[in-house]
Order: sequence, then structure tokens, then C-alpha cells
Amino acid sequence: MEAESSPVISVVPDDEQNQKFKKSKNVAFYRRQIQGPNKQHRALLDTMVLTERGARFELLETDSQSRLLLSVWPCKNDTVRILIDELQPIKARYRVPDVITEEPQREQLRVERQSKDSVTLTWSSGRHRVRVWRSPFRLEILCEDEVTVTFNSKGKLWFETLRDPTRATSQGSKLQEEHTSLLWKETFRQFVDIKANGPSSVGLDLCFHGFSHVYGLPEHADGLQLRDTRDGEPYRLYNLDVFAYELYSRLGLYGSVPLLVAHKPDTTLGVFCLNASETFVNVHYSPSEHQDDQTPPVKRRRTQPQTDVHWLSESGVIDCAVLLGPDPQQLFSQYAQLTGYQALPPLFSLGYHQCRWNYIDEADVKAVDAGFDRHDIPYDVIWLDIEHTDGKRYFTWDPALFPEPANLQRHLEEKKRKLVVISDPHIKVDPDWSLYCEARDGGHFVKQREGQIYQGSCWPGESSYLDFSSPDTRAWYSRCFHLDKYKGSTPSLFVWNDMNEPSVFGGPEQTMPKDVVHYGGWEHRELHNLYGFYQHMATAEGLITRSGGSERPFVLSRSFFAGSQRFGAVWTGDNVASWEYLKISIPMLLSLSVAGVAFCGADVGGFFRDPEPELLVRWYQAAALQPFFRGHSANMTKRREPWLFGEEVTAAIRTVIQQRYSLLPYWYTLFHQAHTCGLPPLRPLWVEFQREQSTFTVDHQYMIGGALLACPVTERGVEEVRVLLPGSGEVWYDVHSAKAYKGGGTLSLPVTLDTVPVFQRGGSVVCRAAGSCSCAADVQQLPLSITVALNSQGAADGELYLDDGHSFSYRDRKAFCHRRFNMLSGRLLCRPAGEEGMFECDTVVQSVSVLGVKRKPSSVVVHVSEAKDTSAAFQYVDTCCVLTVSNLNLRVTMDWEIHITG
Ligand code: NBV
Repeated sequence: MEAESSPVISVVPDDEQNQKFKKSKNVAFYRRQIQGPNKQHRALLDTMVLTERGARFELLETDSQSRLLLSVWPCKNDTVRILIDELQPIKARYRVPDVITEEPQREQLRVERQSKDSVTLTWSSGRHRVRVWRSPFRLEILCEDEVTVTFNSKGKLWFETLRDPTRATSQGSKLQEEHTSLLWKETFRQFVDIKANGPSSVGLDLCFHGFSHVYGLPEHADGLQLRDTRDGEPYRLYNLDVFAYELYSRLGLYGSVPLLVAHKPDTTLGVFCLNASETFVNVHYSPSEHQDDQTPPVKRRRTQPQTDVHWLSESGVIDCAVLLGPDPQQLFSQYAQLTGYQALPPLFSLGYHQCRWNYIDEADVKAVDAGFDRHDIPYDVIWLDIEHTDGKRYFTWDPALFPEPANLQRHLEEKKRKLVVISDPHIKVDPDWSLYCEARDGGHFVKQREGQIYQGSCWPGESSYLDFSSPDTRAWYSRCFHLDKYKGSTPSLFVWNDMNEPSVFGGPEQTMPKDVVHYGGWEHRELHNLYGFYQHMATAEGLITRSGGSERPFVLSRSFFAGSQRFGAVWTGDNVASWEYLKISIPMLLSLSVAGVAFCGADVGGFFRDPEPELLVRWYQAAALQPFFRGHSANMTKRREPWLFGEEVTAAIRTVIQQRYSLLPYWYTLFHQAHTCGLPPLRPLWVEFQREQSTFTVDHQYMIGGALLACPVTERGVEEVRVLLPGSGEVWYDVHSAKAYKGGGTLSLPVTLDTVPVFQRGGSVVCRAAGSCSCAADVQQLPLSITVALNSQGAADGELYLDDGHSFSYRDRKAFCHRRFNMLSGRLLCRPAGEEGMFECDTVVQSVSVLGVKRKPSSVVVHVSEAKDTSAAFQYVDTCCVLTVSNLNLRVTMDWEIHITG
């Protein structure tokens, strides 16, 4: 099929669409594990070996007598790793490479107590212990003598050891043979999956004692808190191209992060199960009084709740990291130490992006670009979808529509704006195209079982798929982005990876068959969920190396896995222009953020269908307060640049985009925090209010960093919203009116189309850019205005991070500026925030507004290191208790103080 022209795609999933994707009942390994009786395992305690690398035990599966090897090791960062593999596999099983960035330093274990039934191991931290029970095998992690997590609490450990196919079929009766062949072959609709290694699934269960809230496991179009799965489908982690996805569903979407986070008022824990094959997770919350009779006697109150989590994966090994927190900040840092920190985005990429499938030609791009200037709406990037290419050959340009792509980029670059183009993983089968030939001759394509190059259908028609799991292929692909190779590209061109689940038209579940073969001879089933991760990695690497290693890349990917945060941004794929999709985008982005993928966003306005103007405005308002901010629309929708709906709509959109740009210094600082500490910019309320139960289920409002609480309007015709302002004893200030509200309750706030409920937390400091701009680069030239929101003790604290916004100089030459603003007893101090960088910049603080000043001060004096103190002009508005000191011109890189007296 020549699929070059874009097909008309039905938005509402029809029956066929519903049947296209598997439910858990269609999946053989899931059925085997769920329907089969538990397998009894015994830990052979006398096989224990303790080394500096941890403890090792043999596990015996009592029925089959097969032996497994359990390795346990605690790490210095309060994580415990649990690895189970076959003791003597007939061949190596797949272990996910390239996701763990750094093995944290291991702790030395020692035996604390040992009996014939159990062994208790401890290490220097003193707080935690691991206890291994002999029979039935269980592994407990104790914190201060309380069992917090039990591995194999429900006895669901499952490990299908690899068998020799010839022996499997030559033994036994006809029935057995049939049974065996079913295990080696699985059929779904017309698709037959031949399993080269036969059944190889693994399963495990974990119990979180005392927890009744768990989160994470993106990507699903569902709420933030994971639901009990007893009444429906398990959470599926299998990367799939599901356009116009069903809402409130646990079916797999474009990306997967196998991290689950459990939270209760005094503890946040996580479990990361490193497996890239198809995975299901069942969550069972138990209310009080639930006790398992077989649970070994441990110090535990009978009434406490628990959450049981059952993981099932098609293949690979069991490799879990239990992250012991105990608070959310530590948990995020433990996870980032394992899988990597969020890449620090170039500043422009935090601005607004304008995308459409498709901007037709160069004139169209220029007209849209000019439209933003004409309407005084800042933006940074315009995007080109698949139609910009020559016949869907990525790295090329349609000669008629984009005859002078480099000039087009220069035109944009003159205004310091960028172009992003799409680059999908399928390559048109075209023996006359040099790039295809190079990939073919270089052995860069995924192969069929029999060894020929695999072909599937996608936008260009017959295509082959690059094998990004191969380091050679990644290196080759990266080189394709170099300026001399990618004709028509310039340094201001950045990239978008789409369809990289991978999407294969007409393939099983619209993806690649599981039995195709990758680098190292591994079947696709082993690494399916890594495919997009690897393309994202290779693309980001390509953009870095094209600049000789000096410039930060920007790459957006639709598919992702744990660790994708290192390569750039992701978005939530093909949503629909409806209020429900706007609403669900918030928990979807929060789940991604909790799972480390902090630079995330949803298509503003909804990809399919045409949004009504009110929905469009509300969507802009919400997305302007989310990390990745891009308007996008499908080819069959009406054009929807912000100025096409009348002045009222244009003005409302202009306002929030301008506000986004004013807040860029704050966003950038938050991304620096994500990059260095793992804390996501977008945070569920419970991350900031760990002890407040009322926040644990909130997923329509969220924190932006520690300072701002957002509650976007996501319903039509709303005249009032109810906003939970957490924390009795907290003060919250409406950022628009500066009005103060007490925390610890729900506020009813009247709203009009222009209202976006955002509150600044008392005790915080937020830096904004003051003045107008047309793109992020302009923001760097603007002075700052600082908003100090006092808490009930009259104190506040906050940070600002600045650098050149585009290069790696902050890392390689410490060219950054990181400042702390601290207010106490009427004194605001500007000081270094930690390690001092060496960033030359003229940025000045022009004004400081202090919210919550009870009385008009008698004087405001500015003190700058050696210079003489000067008194500053100020304004005080007693109706809202705001003190504003303007015309300050204080360089942000210098130490200074402002003293407010009286
Ligand atoms: O490349 C066309 C679209 C793209 O605009 C969208 O953002 C992706 O999610 N792409 C999917 C393929 C077509 C989907 C119907």
C-alpha cells in the first residue's frame, strides 16, 4: 500500500478498534499465571553467600524442583535491589540494558540473626533490615523493626525456566504435545506469534504494609491514584499507538514506566521493576483487618491497611529496586540516581510551541510565524509534521512545498525562533534512496525470525524499522542528524519522534510482531517497551554531536520508558478535543511526573476534532501551567491558531501565553531542580503536603514546584470552582488579586473565562520576568520581579537558576548563576544558593513585591555589599497587604539585602 497521502481516521474507536487491542484475557502468559495455582518456593538458607556485592540464595520451586538464584543488595542511597534469575539457564535471559545509569554504591551486608526458618541481614545504615523466610519463601524489608514491604507476600512468585524446544516436544503424550505447542505459539486474531524461547514469563508480588494509596505506572488515561484492579483490567504496560484512546482505562498507551510509588503520611516508598517486555500489574487495596494467615509473625498492627501489587511480565528476569524514601523528595532522588535525571531543557523549549499536521509550505509557516507577532503572542517553535518530507522519507524535504528549508530556519532564527521536524522510526523501502540503502547495507533494520529484513506498513507504505537497540544503529542514526548529512537542516532545527511504539499499520495491535529479531539475537518481545526510548536516545545524541557536544538537544518522543527523561520531552499522544480529555490530561501528566518523566505535556486543544472556543481557552490556560506546552491539531481539523476565534479568545490565550513567558525564570529553576535532584516541576499535592490525607486523591489540581498551586478550569460554563488549599496554618495568596486565604479548607472561587485559579504558598519566593517579549530568548534580557509571599511567621524562601539557556557550559564550565532569596524578620537576602557558578549576566531585579505585609512600613533600605545603604521608594496597598519596592536595579549575581522597617 502506498500510504503517502494522509488517510481519514475515525476518531471514536469503532468495534474494530476495540478489538484491535488485547485485553488481559487474550494474553497467554497472563492467563497462565492468574489461573494457575501459586508455585511454592523455598529459600535454601544454607546456600546463602554474603559478599561485598550482596547476598545470594538459591530458591527451590518445590513442584518442578527448578532452582532460581536470588540476589539481594542494599545500596547507600536507601534502595534495596532484588534480582531473581535461573540458577543454570540453558541460555541467558534478557536483562534490560541502558536504563540504569549508575549502580549506586552497595552496602556491606551482615547477618544479624539466623534460625532454621529465617535469616535477618542488616547493613550500616542501621534503620533497615532484610529478612528472608525459608518456607514459604518471603523477603521482608523492615524499617526500624516494622515490616514495610514484603516480597512474595502472597506467594505469587512465578518463573518459567527456559526449556529446550526439541526436548519439550519429543516427550510425552499427544495432549502434552499440544499443550506444549500452545506454549510456543500464540494466536491473536490473524496474528501468530512464534516464541523462540517458549514460555518464559515471570511474576512477583509485593505487599506495602500500612499503605492505601499507590501511584505511578504511566501511561494510562486514568486518574492519578491507581485503582483496585479486582473489578476490571490490570494496568497494562505495553507501548501501543492507540489514537483517541479510551478514557479511564488501564490499557497500555504509548509509553511505560514500571515505577509504582506508595504513599502514607509518614512514608513514601517505591518499587521499580526493570522489565521491558509486556507487563501487567494488579493492585489490591485491603481495608483494615485484612490479614493473611500464612504471614509470618511480625510486628504489625492487625488493623493497618495494605496494598498488594502483583507484577507479571512476559519474559526477562525479575529485577526490582525497592526505593525506601522515606519522603517523596528522597524517593525522587533515589529513582533519578537509578534511571537518570531529567535533561535540562534548552530555555526555548519551555516556551510555547505551535504545531499542526500540517503546516503546508514555507509561506504557511512564515504566515503563522508572522501571525504571532501581529497578535503580540510570544512563541518559540513552529513544527512540521510528516507532510514536510519528500514522500515520507524522513531527513528529506518536499521539494515543491519546502524548497528552501535552511532559509526558512534562518528566517525564524532571526527572531530567535526554532523549527521542529518529525522523524519517525520507519524507513521507506526505496532502493533508490541513499538513506534506505545505507541502513539496509549497514544491517540497521530489525529482522524477521528467518533472518530477512522485516517489513511493515506505515506512512511511506512498505517500510523497514531501524533497530535502535543496536549501538551501531544508534550511532549511524545519530550521524543522520549532522548538518552536512541532513540537507536543509541548520542548528536551529530540532526533532520530534513519533510512531515509535513502534506503530505498524496492520501489525498485531498495530505494532511490531513479538517474534522479530533485534541486535544480539533478542526477540522483540524482550525489549518492546524500549523501542521508543532507544530512538529518543539516538536522536538526542545526534543533536548533541552535530554541535560538537556543546549544545543541548530538544527531542519530543511519543513512546518512552523509564529513563526517557534523560533525552527530552514526551507528550500524551492523540487526544481528542473534548472536556473529558482536557480533564484527564492533568492526572496523566502528574503520573508521568511522579515516574520521573518530568518534561511532559498534552496536545493543547485536543488533537482530533475541533474544540469549541471556550474549551480551547481553558486548554491553553491549563497547559500554560504544565511543563511541555504545545498546540497541535490533526490534518482533518479546522485551523486553530490562537487568533482565529475572535478578539475575546485571542486576548484570553494571549494573556496566558504571556504569563507563561513571565514565569519562565521559575520554570527554568524548577527544571534545574529536576535535573539535579529528581524533583519534578509538576507535583501532586501530596508531594508537598505529605501528611495531609485530604490531598492523597486530588488529581485535578497540582503544585508547580513548591510555591504555586494550580487548579485549572476543566468544565464548560463554570462560574465557580472549589479549590482545596491544603495545610492548616498555611497562607495562600491568589496570584492575580494577592488576596490571602487560610489553608486547611476548600475555597469557592468565582470564575469567568479569564480566571485561572493559581495561588502562591506563603513562605515561598517566585521570580518572574518583567516586561513583554516575543520568545524565550527575549526573556533572558528582561529584568526580574520577585514575589515574596510571607507565611504566618513572616518568612519566605526561594531560588533562581540562570544560565545561557542553550549550551552545556553550565555543566562543563560552571557557567550558571544559582541564587537564594530568603526573607526573615523584615530582611530579604539575595545570596548564593549553593555552589557558586561563574555566569556573567546583567540580569537585574527590578521590583520586589511582598505579600502579607500587615502594616505600612516606615522605611525600606537597600544594602549592597560595600556600597552605602540607600532608601528605596515603595508602595503599600493596605486592602491586600502588598508592599512593592520598585526601580531597584539590583544585579541578581550580587549579594544584597532589603530591610523593611516599621
Ligand atoms: O504524524 C501525524 C500524527 C501526528 O500529528 C500526531 O501528533 C501523532 O501522535 N501522527 C500521530 C500519526 C497519525 C495519527 C492519526
